[in-house]
Amino acid sequence: MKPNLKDIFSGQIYGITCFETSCGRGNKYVVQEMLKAGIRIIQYREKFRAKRIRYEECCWLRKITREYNALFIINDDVDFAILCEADGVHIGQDDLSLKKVRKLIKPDQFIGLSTHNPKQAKEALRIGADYIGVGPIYPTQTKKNTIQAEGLDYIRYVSQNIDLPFVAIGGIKEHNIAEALEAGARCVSLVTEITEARNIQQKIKNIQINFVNQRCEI
Ligand code: 3NM
Repeated sequence: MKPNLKDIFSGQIYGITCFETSCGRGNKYVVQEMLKAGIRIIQYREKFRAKRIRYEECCWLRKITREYNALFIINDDVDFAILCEADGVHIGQDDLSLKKVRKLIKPDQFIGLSTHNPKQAKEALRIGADYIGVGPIYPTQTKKNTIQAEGLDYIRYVSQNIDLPFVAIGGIKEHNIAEALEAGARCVSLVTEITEARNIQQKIKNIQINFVNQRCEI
C-alpha cells in the first residue's frame, strides 16, 4: 500500500541531499544528521556524481532511512528507485513522463513531480502525481536552469486549489520559512540552509520551531 502522504507531509521538513554544498561532508553523514534531528522524508538528489557512486549511496541511504522509519525518495533515477526499493521517485518537468515512470515502478511506490506554476500543478493533479514540488518560491542557486521564482502566491494557489500533498521549495531559509508556512505550506524543503549549516542538527531544530508555532495557530 502507498503511504498516506498528506499525513506524512504535514508539519515536516523534506530533506534533500546536495553533496556540492555540504562543505566536504559526505551524504551519509549529512543524512544521518537529518534523521537524528527528526527529519522523516529524505530525497537523494545528486546531479553531478558518478552513477556507481549514486547507486551505492542510494542503497546505503535506503537501509538507514528504514531504520528511522523515514520515507526515502530518489530523484530522477527510476532504475535505482526500483533496485533499492525506495518509497518513491521524484521527477521534473523534463524527465521521463509520469505515465512511463508509473509503468516501471511497483504499485506501492509513489511519484512526486516538480511544478513551477499553476498550470503545471493542475496538470500534475490530472495525470495522477502523488505529490508535487511547488517552487522555486524564492531565487535559488541550487537548482540549475530553473525558472524565475514564483513567490508565495504560488503556495497560496496550490494550498487552496490543488488537492495534493506538496512540498514548498526554492530559496527557503530559517529566516523566511514562517512566510511559506503562513501562505499555506505544510511541508517545506530547505536544501542549502541545511547542507551548508555548520551544526546540521541544531539548524534543523531551529527550523522545526516554526512548525510548532504553526500548530499553535491552528
Ligand atoms: N527544486 P535551496 S528549487 C531541488 O523549484 C529544487 O522545483 C526546486 O534549493 C524547484 O533550498 C530546488 O538551496 C533547489 O534554494 C532548492
